[in-house]
Amino acid sequence: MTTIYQNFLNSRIANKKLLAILLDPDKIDWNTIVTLIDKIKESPATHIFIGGSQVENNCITELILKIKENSVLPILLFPGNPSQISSEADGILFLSLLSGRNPDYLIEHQVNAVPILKQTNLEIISTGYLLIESGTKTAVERVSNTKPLDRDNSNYVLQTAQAGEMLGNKLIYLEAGSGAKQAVPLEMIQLVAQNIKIPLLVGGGITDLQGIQNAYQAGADLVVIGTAFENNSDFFNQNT
Ligand code: 1GP
Repeated sequence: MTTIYQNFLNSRIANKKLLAILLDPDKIDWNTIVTLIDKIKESPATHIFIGGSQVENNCITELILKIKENSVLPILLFPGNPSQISSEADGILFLSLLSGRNPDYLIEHQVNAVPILKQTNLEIISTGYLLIESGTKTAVERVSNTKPLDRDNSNYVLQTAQAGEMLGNKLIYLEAGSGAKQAVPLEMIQLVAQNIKIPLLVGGGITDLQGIQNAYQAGADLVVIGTAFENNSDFFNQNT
């Protein structure tokens, strides 16, 4: 069976762009969940990510099971901490917040997650996670208590991404933060994409279809859309 990560690599070689819809379990309206899943099925999404900086409702497993009843898309956990791990998902972005200097988000949560992960068959995909300054304080910045990287210093962002690659991460994720005012700068995406060999994920603050295309053209292998789809489940049906 092709693993999720192998599919990322194959897509990169074939220049097939990927799209993840991010669902925050706290923001799910359970009355319309089946319609929401239908909208995801009609959309160009290739993956579903589940998680958030902080999730209060303990309904991640329930949400995954509901999605699985209605969709075959791979489901990846995108957790803010180990309490968001569910063995019902297909895999997990095992994130290390490389942009910050908070040991909890660099290694402590990961260590604490191990006994939980050992009880699951989740595909574990180590991901260097870089928060980029986006004009406003986002939840990731608040919850992790770290500073994002300067959006005007692409060279340092690249250096951080390359350190992540050298450490053995399988993916790099450039994150502006959910609901960010400004998405990751395109020239930054381009610089990083051209200088790492592992797949590049980009998300945060992308609010229209052109923004997705721009990120792809700059070199993103996968774009993550959360808020725009949350606010409008017809987001992918609009004309650019
Ligand atoms: C957040 O990158 C994701 O972690 C998605 O961000 O909600 O702004 O689309 P948005």
